[in-house]
Amino acid sequence: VAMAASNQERSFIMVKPEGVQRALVGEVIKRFEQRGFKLVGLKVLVPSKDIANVHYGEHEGKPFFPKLVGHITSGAVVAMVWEGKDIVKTGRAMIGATNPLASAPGTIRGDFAIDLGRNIVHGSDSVDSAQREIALWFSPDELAEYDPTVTPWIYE
Ligand code: FUP
Repeated sequence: VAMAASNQERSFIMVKPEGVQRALVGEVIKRFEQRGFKLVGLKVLVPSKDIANVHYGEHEGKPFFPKLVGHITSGAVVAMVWEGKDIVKTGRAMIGATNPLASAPGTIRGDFAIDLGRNIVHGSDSVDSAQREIALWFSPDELAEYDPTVTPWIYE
């Protein structure tokens, strides 16, 4: 079954240091996996200051920026690329509002987080930022091409 181009949208999803330390990596992966999304890239790394500065570049100059970069570089993260129909918007809905206290129960942040600066997971906020973030965190040869056999059971 050929995959429609619209089913190949990609998002950059990252379990942040607090999510790794709290052993929520499997929980985050499980939610995206069971929804039917396809994992095409995955790695564990301690982000450098350089990559963190670029990743959070839109917040440069804001009062919380140094703390934000300090935190994301403080430990191991799990960087992922997930693929599927409307993954960017749907991924954000699954993750929940930026402030966990405003995140609905049932979302990742609404189920596992309290504080803004410890909100467990990052997800790209637009298709454009997804492309930028995927290119920043992954080289093309780190993204797998494969056809899951479940595709026709997920997409009509
Ligand atoms: P999100 O896209 O939901 O991850 O949120 P933002 O890009 O707005 O913010 C990125 C990260 O900065 C958030 F995950 C938490 C942190 N942040 C703060 O620590 N303080 C703020 O006032 C805003 C954001």
